[in-house]
Amino acid sequence: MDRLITVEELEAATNSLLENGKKVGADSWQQRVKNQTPHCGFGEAGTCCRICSMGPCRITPKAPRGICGCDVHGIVGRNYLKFTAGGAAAHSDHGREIMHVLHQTSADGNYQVKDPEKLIRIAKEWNIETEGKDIYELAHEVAVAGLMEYGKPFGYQNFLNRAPEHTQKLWEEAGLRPEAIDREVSRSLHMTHMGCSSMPEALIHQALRVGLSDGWGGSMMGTEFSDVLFGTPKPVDTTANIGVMEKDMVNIIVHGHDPSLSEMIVHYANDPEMIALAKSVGAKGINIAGVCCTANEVAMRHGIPMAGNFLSQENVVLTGACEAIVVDVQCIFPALGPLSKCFHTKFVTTSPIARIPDSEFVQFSAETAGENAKAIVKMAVENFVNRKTELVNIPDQKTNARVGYSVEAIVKVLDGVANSQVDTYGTTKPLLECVTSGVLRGAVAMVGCNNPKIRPDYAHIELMKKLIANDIIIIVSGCSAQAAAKAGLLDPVVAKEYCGAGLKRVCELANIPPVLHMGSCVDISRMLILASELSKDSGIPIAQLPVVGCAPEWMSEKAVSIGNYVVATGLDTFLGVDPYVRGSSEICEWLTGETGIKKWVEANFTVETDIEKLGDKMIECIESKRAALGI
Ligand code: BF8
Ligand code: SF4
Repeated sequence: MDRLITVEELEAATNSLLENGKKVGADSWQQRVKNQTPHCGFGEAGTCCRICSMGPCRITPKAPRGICGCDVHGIVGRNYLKFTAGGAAAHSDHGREIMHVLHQTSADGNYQVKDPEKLIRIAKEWNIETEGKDIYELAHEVAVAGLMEYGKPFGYQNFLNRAPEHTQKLWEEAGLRPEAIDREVSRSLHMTHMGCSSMPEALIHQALRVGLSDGWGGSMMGTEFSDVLFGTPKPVDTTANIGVMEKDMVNIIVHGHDPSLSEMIVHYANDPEMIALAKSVGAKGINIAGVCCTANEVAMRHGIPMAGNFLSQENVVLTGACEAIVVDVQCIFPALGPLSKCFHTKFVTTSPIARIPDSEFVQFSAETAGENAKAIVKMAVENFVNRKTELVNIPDQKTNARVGYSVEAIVKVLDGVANSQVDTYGTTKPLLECVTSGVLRGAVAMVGCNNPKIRPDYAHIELMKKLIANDIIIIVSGCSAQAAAKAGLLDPVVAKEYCGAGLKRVCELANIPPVLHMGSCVDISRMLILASELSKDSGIPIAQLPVVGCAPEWMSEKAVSIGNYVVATGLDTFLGVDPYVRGSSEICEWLTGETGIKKWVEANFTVETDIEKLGDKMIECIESKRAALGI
């Protein structure tokens, strides 16, 4: 394609897949949204409490307090904190799994250390002696230190030291420095127990702190040690959208989050024995493609194509050409169970954390990863013969995408352009120069999910188009990154034509797309580091930089945890979906007003469900930050 794919075209492809589904009586999220509409008004406003069995209590003008006497602000605040804690727990537990895999590494085992330099860099940062140690000895020692971040009895998260001094001071003054991750999650659940906190200030304060334990703790470890294990991403070209599925090949979809599963599946899909087996059953080979954050993980390290994002997960099965959809944890529709039964697709679950009816469970562990992955690939290949050719419908929609912009990679490409001295890590100064000179107006970190409450992908794609036309560079992760990829916004050749003159020039000089793929949702921790580096290199506090965060179609608890740590790091954050808080004027003021979290962290949230207005507000915010800096 020499132009972007439109949302209408994406929808037409989905509609043709839904027609395919109708032939076999498949259910769909589109239908289930209709069944669930209208949603419960109390739930939407956050004004229903069911944390004790005297309730559920619902707040109305006639019943302004629950049976225990809790008012609407306490109820909404508790719900918000619980939601955040769920997200922090999920993200951080993913990070913990990665630490266990690091602890299992050995020269001849299932997992190796692919980026020893990064391991040594972090070990030094954590004051762990590196001299004279075998790399695996060091890996195991660092893994134990990382696991201690979850439960250490004293002290704060190690990675907080990476933040600019100004940010660290704000956290210290406001009492926001997170302690051990598990402690922050437990404390949140303790605070929200019946008869504990009902004061908005305390509940929102803890929401920020547990969020920070995710962003600067669990997620950051997930990202950093995934890089140590599987390699730090560098720019790589791949393809995206549903057309990456191959009619004549065995299609295996990897879906979920933890790269320790998908890395192994990718490895065995390239195994000559498996390829020979695929040929023996009449396929041309084995095609792996990703969905959701797993797609981002394997795309940026191996150039594996990205089939789609959160609300496209049913689409891959609806093609009738999916031999297996292999999942680990998070964001997996239970609908994949019954849906896969309508086709020949094997739905393979692998984690005790995500057990789903109507799936085949192959318990995956670091110790047995190789044999597990091989068994799964074999199961998929052998399933090719069960494919019903009359049901195969792969929409011809495919884009090019350049992915893999870790902080290291961004610094490298931009430092290269400016021809300045590149030391081992480089600096963000060339990027800052582009911003201060006005060639770029600023940057937006666009993240998060799809949500049927917003026309799927529309908000991501249209906002990105609007922002790049205004010379605002975008960094993306998670399902937002895949929305961009599906449309063609990660294609350096196509997407630059939609940019303003300044951004277009930067893209041409650096040979980058205007939308930089930074990875999965745990990789939003990369964005925290980038913002910190920009602040340190410029001497400007994060909140004053013309950089903001945006999650226009978010849906999950993880997304709220992310929102809290992004804002608590000083980045004003724009949401397209209300986080169930509108029932409380006080909680809304704490999150979005001038007298709430802003006094602690210099940033706050803006919730705007009109997507056009959301874009205008971001641009306005960026321009006002520029004006305040006098640039
Ligand atoms: O962590 S963006 S739908 S896949 S929650 Fe889930 Fe949302 Fe996608 Fe990854 Ni993130
Ligand atoms: Fe009702 Fe209070 Fe129990 Fe909540 S904690 S359900 S408001 S009685």
